[in-house]
Amino acid sequence: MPEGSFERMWADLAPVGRHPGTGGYRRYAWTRTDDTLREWFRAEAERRGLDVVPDRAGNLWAWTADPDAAGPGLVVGSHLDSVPDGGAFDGPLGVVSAFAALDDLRARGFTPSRPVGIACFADEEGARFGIACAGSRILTGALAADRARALTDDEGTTMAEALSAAGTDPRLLGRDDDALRRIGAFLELHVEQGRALADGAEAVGVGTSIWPHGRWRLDLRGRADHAGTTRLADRDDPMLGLAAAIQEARSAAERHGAVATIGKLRVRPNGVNAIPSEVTAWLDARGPLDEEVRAVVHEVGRAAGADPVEESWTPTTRFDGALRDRLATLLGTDDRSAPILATGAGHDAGILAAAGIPTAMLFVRNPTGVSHSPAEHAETADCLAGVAALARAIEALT
Ligand code: HGY
Ligand code: MN
Ligand code: MN
Repeated sequence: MPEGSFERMWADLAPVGRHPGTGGYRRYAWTRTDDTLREWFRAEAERRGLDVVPDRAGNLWAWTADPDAAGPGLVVGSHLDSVPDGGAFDGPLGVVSAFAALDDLRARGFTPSRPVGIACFADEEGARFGIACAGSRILTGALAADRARALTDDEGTTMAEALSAAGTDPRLLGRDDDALRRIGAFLELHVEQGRALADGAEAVGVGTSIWPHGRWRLDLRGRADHAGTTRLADRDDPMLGLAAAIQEARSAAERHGAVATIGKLRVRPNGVNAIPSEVTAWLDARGPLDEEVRAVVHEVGRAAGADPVEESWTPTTRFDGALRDRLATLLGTDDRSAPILATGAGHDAGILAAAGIPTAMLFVRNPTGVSHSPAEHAETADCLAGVAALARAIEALT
């Protein structure tokens, strides 16, 4: 790989959408920051003579050759958006590594026998409009275009309005069979969001599956009243249901071998001296078994006194077994395969796998396992090991 290719791209991206106070990233879909990231992606693609093709779901695809002419290709890549105050690696590591791996292959004179695409998926975190992997879900039809267009952010702006403001016609949004047909297989490299690799010898592991996971909304109604003059017996305070839900999320998750949290709230009117009229809470629940996750959600709703409204659900996703085994062998050593690991994090790779596209994931060691936080980190040496692994995988698969 040309000396410093990875580091240069990494340094170019570092300031984009970074909050000076927290050091975290606020790279939300269809914002000016998102525009800047898309411009960066296009510039890196053009720098390498790749054709950038948008699809009907807002995703970008940079191709080494025309997959409509030369047949479906191998796609690598990931996403550039973040959660609020997210880390630098979740998403961008996969996109930067894809470009750097291509540089590495070209520097070694390797020419793939089929097109290689680099994907930049839109709105993977769902931080603004609430549904994760929105770009890949719309692409595959897992998220209906009408529903997507009507999703609103915390200011009440719809995705359709945001798309228009970003210069994209929302009427074109939808499943894109042409784009899907171009994908022979998809391989996503991602920073590990956990500690499966942290205590081992290897910097790169191969994904096996994604836990079932989902997001549910709890609408807790109360009656607005004065915080200081209303007798306790006269109060209808929705915060009490919220408090029960938060505690139950933890205890039900423990009972069911799952994980759950309530990480986002909206309180109205949100005044210190006003008993709220309503509280909206979002529950994220995941775990190895679908039915256990569902049990957690049910028990949280019962504790809160509100029926959880399912906003997204992804059942257990298994990556392509043959691809997984081939990569584990390819990236292993003489005496053992590369480590394989499941993840509780959702990825666009999971959405494409669910759509029947042969899909695999590579994970790069995260020494602390921390993610969705400014503290997310991966050592440069491990990132470069990820690039080398991705280059070897592209070489073997094309
Ligand atoms: O929520 C997730 O697991 C992913 O980061 N979108
Ligand atoms: Mn993430
Ligand atoms: Mn991610």
